Amino acid sequence: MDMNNLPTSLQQLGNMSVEYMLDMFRENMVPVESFFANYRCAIMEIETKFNVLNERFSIKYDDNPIESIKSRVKELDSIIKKAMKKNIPITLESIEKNIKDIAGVRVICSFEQDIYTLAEQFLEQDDITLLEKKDYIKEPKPNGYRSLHLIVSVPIFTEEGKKDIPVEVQLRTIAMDFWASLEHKMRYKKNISREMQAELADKLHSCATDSAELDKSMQEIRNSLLENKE
Ligand code: 0O2
Repeated sequence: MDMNNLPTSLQQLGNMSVEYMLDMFRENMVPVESFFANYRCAIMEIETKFNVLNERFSIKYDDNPIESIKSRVKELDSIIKKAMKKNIPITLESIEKNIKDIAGVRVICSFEQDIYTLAEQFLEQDDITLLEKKDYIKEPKPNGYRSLHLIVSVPIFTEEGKKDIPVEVQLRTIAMDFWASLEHKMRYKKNISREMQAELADKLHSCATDSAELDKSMQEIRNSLLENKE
């Protein structure tokens, strides 16, 4: 978003005709709309890839590894806050270059092992480029957060040609997702005392340990069932 063309004061705004102002805003909105459309298209590409993997899995293993897929494009205000935090210029070019989680796809599985199988098969695809990987399952965050994060780039085909778009893919089990959404709610809760915050953080940490145990036990049961089937 190039802020240079926008009026910088109320007085400047007041001196413009409504028509002129609308034209100016429309003109400035086109690149912004196209910017967000790119990320929506990249999400569609990634979702399709996971839906295809889910379908293929069900043929081979008679099982669907994916429980659900949730996607989102980061809101403009969150993007601007992140750009300010990173101290980068607030222009579309700079945001595109420096912020890699504008498009986010969250893949929720029942079993931990499926996360790794899906990730491997997804990353094997020749139009997917891995930019960054963070395995918070093998090494959970200090608060107990677990998930596998992949930042990938995927090509989309626009009227101007091929464009590689970054997407953050988070793969989690149902238990990890349940924990993360509760922790997220607590993080944004205002009006709770420091003592209570510390107490809840402790409880959440022990829930994270319990949920990791639960994932492990469920995986063991499933492995036994699979062995018996064979
Ligand atoms: P939202 O609203 O989900 O988009 P960076 O993204 O590089 O600036 P960081 O922390 O290095 O920052 O990235 P990281 O660790 O890969 O985390 C990025 C995203 O993972 C977060 O996005 C969350 O979605 C999720 N996440 C990471 N840590 C936690 C955690 O402790 N609790 C919960 N609930 N989610 C977490 P955003 O942009 O913070 O939020």
